[in-house]
Amino acid sequence: MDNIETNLITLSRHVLHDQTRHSNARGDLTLLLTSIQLGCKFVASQVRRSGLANLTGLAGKTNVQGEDVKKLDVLANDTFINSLKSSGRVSVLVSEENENEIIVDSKGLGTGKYAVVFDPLDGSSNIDAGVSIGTIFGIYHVSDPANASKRDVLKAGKEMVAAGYAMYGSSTTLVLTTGNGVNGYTLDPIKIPERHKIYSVNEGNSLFWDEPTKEYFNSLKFPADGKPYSARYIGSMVADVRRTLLYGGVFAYPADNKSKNGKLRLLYECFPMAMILEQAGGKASTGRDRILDIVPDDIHARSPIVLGSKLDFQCGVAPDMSDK
Ligand code: AHM
Ligand code: MG
Repeated sequence: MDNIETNLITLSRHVLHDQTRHSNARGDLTLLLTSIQLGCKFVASQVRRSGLANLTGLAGKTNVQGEDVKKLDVLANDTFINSLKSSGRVSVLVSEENENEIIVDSKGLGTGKYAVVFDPLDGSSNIDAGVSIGTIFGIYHVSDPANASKRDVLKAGKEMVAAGYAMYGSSTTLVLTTGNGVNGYTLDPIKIPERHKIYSVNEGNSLFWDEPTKEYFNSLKFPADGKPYSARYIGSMVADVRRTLLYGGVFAYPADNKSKNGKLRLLYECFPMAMILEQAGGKASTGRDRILDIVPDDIHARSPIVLGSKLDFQCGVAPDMSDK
């Protein structure tokens, strides 16, 4: 019994402590993150019992991006919206599953000084296969909650005050940054390795890639030193980025001549993951520019993305991926 830790550090305790750096912090962000944590716990339990409870399969709708909506997506979306609203700390919500932003009504549970952008269940094409899926979120500050609008989130990713993801796999993990490094739920400071010879991209799209993208990936597969990178691609951004964060390497969803802006959405997929990667010592780019400098012109705007270990950006031949 001697080795049992009794001075437990919870997510709330950690964030509260982290926030003491800000003189005007009143615990609002902590409360907001607690409501996200509650949403993640509920979704994790639903994901675990989804097969038994008949939650896999389509809900019979398509979302704003024209994709099939799974029942679990609907559940996760409703859970996060309810949980976030009940925190009383948000005035704007943007979800991948809702075409329009949600402006929170001050009459109900009250509004607050934050906007949350989120993908309630990313990687949903993997649900039926039992592969890891997750929730991705980013948080912006709202200066005038009484007059909140989508302008509060159409801002560069570097203005996010916090970002994170939960991954529902063999265990559930919450990874969070408030702009002061990256922490796992168990308060492990996370740093991405400087290099690891793994590349992660949907090669089924390579027919449609432009020449620099083809050359870049070819240079990883047919390097001059005869030591090629290994390929790993799950098709769940949370799982692919998590592996990249822990082991290193490069994850990409580039533009191609079918999808000029790539597939992944800036606000609730690219920005949060880019903030986490940068805070963990890695890089995130469009292949040309820093992701976090982009100002989106639409709440569902997309961007090509390449992220990963510092030194893996310097290998390969694509000139515009080399030194960002
Ligand atoms: P989703 O939000 O509809 O689940 O789509 C996003 C997912 C990401 O998790 C993943 O990186 C990508 O789509 C995989 O796309 P593809 O199947 O085209 O490789
Ligand atoms: Mg998604």
